[in-house]
Amino acid sequence: MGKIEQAYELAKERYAELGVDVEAAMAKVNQIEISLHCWQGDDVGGFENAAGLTGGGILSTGNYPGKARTPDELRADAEKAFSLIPGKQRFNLHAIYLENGGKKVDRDEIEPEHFQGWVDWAKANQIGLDFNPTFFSHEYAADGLTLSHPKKQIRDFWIEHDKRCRKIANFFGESLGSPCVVNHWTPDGLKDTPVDRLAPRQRLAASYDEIFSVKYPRENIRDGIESKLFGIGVESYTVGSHEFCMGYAIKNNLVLTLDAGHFHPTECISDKLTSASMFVDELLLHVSRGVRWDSDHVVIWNDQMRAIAEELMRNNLLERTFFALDYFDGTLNRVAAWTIGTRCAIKALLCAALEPLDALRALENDFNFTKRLALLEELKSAPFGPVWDYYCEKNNVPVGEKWIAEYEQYEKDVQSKR
Ligand code: RNT
Ligand code: ZN
Repeated sequence: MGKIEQAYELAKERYAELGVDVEAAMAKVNQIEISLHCWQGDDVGGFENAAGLTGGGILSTGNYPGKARTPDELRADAEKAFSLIPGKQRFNLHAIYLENGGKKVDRDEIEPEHFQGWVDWAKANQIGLDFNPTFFSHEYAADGLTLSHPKKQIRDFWIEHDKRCRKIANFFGESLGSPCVVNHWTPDGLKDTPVDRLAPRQRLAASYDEIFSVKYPRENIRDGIESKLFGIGVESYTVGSHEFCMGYAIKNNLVLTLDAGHFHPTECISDKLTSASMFVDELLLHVSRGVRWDSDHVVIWNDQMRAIAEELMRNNLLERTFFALDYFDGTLNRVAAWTIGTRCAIKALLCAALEPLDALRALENDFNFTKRLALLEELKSAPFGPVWDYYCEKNNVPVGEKWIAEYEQYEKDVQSKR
């Protein structure tokens, strides 16, 4: 027996003493597919043109060398990241990651054929694809309003874009046999205090009504609506606020997207999951990390990540929650950024699956808050590390810090030559 297995066997015994079934926890986590966001691979640039990310209240900073410049490079980088992450995951595309063969294809002209290369790749790698309309980095988004723009011509352009995105998503779902989750996020908002907060929201709702009037089979596509409190340049007002999106999702039976970085800095989405789950059938998480005014730092295994994972496990929400990542940091090696965030998310899920829930619930029901607190704190130093190591080994990916040398080698052999 190797050292990793020996340590695991001891850890498993220790968890059994606490009433926890480690094998069952690992099996549960192995079922979860995390959707890796393509946009960490190239700082939300896309392949439409050379302009990169412009506007939309989001910003990627940093100039770390070696970012993917073509779809093939991005796919190769994603494959490298997948090889360092335990379990089977998914890939999440934005509309600007089309393959247009060098010709200008505007957002209201995109077709499934522009994403055939992605479908072929997903098939070869046996993964599912998710999708996002891109309502930023475009001249028609320059006013900061898209689906809620006062000009009908601009609204219609974006409505057409989103309709085409859903058609492409349906093609993904059908081709890959796994529902494609489409996340609808509009950057619409204003820098300073508006006089009319209502009219843009009415226009946004009317645009969405038109977009969702086209119906697709549930087994091919699911639609999520994502809210945001503020962004750079949209500090005073966002059209798609939390109340707007939650209300719209409930009324129209859509998925509610909760992004961990889109609320007041002291608010955590972990506390929102149970409430939201009572009124919408499904949730989509954009797991991110807010830092002061930024909502998109690389995910780490911090208190917020722990709390999100615990809520999902404690309340059996994973069966109806789509789990996606959303961050972009251009100061890091981008394959490593994917790997760090995804490994941390899986760590948090696995650790949360190792709670002696029956015992904790019984203490809470008895109002024995002293013992509940004492046990929760002791659990923090239970031997999770050996379980995580074993989980990685079982999934044939590098154990512990060993993946670091692998991304360094890839950087040397591939990324540094770009
Ligand atoms: C922006 C939203 C949105 C984007 C991606 C690129 O604040 O979180 O989800 O990050 O669509
Ligand atoms: Zn998001």
